[in-house]
Amino acid sequence: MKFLEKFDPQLIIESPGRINLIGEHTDYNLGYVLPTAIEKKIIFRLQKNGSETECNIYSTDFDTGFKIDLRTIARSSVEWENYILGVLNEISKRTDGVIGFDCTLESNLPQGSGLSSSAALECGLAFGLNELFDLGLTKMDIVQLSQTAEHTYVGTQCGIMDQFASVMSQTGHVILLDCKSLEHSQIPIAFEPYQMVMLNTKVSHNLATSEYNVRKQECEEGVAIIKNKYPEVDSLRDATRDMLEAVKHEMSDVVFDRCSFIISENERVLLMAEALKKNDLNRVGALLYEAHEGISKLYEVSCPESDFLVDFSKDFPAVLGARQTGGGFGGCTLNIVHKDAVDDFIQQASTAYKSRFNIALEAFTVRPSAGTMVR
Ligand code: GAF
Repeated sequence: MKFLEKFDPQLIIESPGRINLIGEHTDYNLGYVLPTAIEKKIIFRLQKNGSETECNIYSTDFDTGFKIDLRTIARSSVEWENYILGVLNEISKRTDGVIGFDCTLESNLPQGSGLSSSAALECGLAFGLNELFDLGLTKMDIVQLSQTAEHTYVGTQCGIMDQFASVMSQTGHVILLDCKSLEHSQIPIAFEPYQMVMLNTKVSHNLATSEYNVRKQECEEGVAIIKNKYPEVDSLRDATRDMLEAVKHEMSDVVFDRCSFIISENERVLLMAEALKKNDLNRVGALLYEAHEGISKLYEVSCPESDFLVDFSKDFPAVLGARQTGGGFGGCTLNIVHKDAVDDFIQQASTAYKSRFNIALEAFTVRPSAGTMVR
C-alpha cells in the first residue's frame, strides 16, 4: 500500500488472544468466566498521517489493506474490515478526536481457533487510537465499545469475556469475572509441574456465528419460562437447578439442556476458582472434562474434531483434563499436561488426529499473560 513507503510508526501496541479456563457461554447469561490473555497476539503499528479524515489499514500477514474515510464509516462486505470499522464507529459516538492515521497489523494469533483474535483486533485498535490521539477512554470504555462493535458491525451477539480478557489480564493470573456486576479478581495460576497445551483442530465450522446467536436466544427462551414462575430471575445466572426442574415440563428438551448446561457451568467456574486457590490440580482437570461433556452433549457447540482430541487426552495418563475452549464448533482444545510428557502428548495426538481427519494438528503451550499494552 502506498502509505507504507512513508511509514514511520509513532506507537506499537500488542494485543493478545485469550484462553478461557472454564465458563463457556456463561458471559451473555451474566454468569462467571475464568479467562486470561496468552502470549500470542496482534501487533499494531500506528502513525498519524496528517490528513483529517483518511485512514489506511494494512495487514502484513495477508498483504492486503483498505482505506477508510472517517466521514463515511459503514459496514463492509469484507468480514475482517468490520472489526476495524465497528470500533471506529463506536469511538466516533464518544469523541471526535480521531483524525487520519495509518495502521499495520501483524499477528501470530491463529484466526478462527477459539482464541479470540476478534477481540484482540477490536481492543488493540481502540487501545492504540486512545493512546495516539489521547482520547481519554478508560480500559472499561475500550472493553465495552469493542463488544458493541462486534454486535453492530460483525453481527455476533457476544458477551463481554473476550474483550475483558484481552484488555484486563495480568501475567500469571486468570480473571474471575462476574459478567453481571463486572466485579473481578485476579487468581494466580502456575500449574507446576503441569502446563497448558493447546491443540488446534484447524477446523472452524461456519455455524459459529449463526449458532452462537441461536444459543443466546434459546437461553433467553428458558429465562422467560423460569421467570413466569420465579419473577426474581432475570438471567440464567439467577436460576437454580430446582427452579429449572420445576418448569421442565413447560420447555422443549433442547431449551432445558441449554439452561441445564449454563447452570452447571456457572457452578463449575466457582468450583474451579476454589480448586485453583487450593492448587488442587486433579480437581481442575476433572472440571475440564465435565465441562466438555456439557459443551458437547447439552450445549451442542462441539464438533467431531474437538471431541476426538478430548477423548484422546483421556487415554493419556499425563493429562489431567481437557476441553474445547471458546465459542465452539472447532478451534482449540485446552489440555493440562505434565511438563515431562508435553512433547510425547503432542506427537501422539498429532499422529492420531492426522490418521483420523487427515489434518495436521497445530500445538503450542500457553502461559497466562498481560493484556493489551504499549510496547
Ligand atoms: C465467544 C464470545 F465472543 C464470548 O463472548 C463467549 O460467549 C465465548 O464465545 C463462549 O464462552 O468467544
